[in-house]
Amino acid sequence: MAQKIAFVTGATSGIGKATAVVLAQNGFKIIAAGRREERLHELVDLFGADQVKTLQFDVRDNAAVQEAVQNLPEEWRQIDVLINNAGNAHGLAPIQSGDVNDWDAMLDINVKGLLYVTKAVLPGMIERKSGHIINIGSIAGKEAYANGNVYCASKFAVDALSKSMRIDLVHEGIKVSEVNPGAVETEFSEVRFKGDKARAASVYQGFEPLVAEDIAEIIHFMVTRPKHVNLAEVMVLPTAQASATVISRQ
Ligand code: NDP
Ligand code: 8X3
Repeated sequence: MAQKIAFVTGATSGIGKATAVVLAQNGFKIIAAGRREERLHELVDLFGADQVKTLQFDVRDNAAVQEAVQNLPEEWRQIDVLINNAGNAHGLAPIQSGDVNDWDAMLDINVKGLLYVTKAVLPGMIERKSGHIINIGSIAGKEAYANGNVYCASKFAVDALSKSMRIDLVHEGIKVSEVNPGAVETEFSEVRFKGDKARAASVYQGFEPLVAEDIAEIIHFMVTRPKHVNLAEVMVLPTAQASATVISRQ
């Protein structure tokens, strides 16, 4: 049987990178996307150019996204799985002191970027009446928390899009699922706090957070269910986390 192709955005770090690795280890061919090209090439070094194809683009640049997908070589065009993972938080501030550039980044990357990549990939899935899209939402897309305002809004949007995409695409034979993690120790907090490593580390102090591989294994499970099964939505938390803000720290 032909190897399935999974397109993973944000494959240079954290959840996306772990997902690319776990899926590749389990026989998927991977289209790995991100801005940091050298990190994408690490995946090629690990699995070889026959198994990993890299695409470098900023998800905010719709023209670049469409061009990259349209110019995929023939053998990489049949995308079976799309993991819309690229995203981040920028800042953690009350709405009255939030930075407009941070707001733009979160809405442009987490919401519009997801839409641009989906739009590029969907025509092939619709033509084949087959495909699986997994959007990475967040517990922040289920619960608003203090100072989370625009990041939460971006993830509430991912939640709404996942639900309505599932409705729109049900007659096209395409599965749409959403994974909503709690605290996962990745580069996420370093990006949120603009490189402040100590502040980023404090987010995960006193409890055992999830690691990116925990999410990757769940995604692998989701994309290997039988054709008639869609695991539509999963929330996955560290055992020590009960809600966006209730974490049992020792
Ligand atoms: P990381 O910071 O480790 O990874 C983020 C990834 O997104 C990187 O590969 C980065 O690649 C990519 N990315 C960011 N901006 C852009 C852009 N403009 N264009 C293209 N790619 C971009 O964080 P995580 O792995 O934790 O985050 C992955 C997803 O999981 C995000 O959607 C996040 O919101 C979500 N999430 C994370 C949680 C956590 O606690 N860590 C919890 C819940 C959800 P590059 O910089 O090379 O472009
Ligand atoms: C990332 C988890 O709680 O920092 O989406 O928003 S949280």
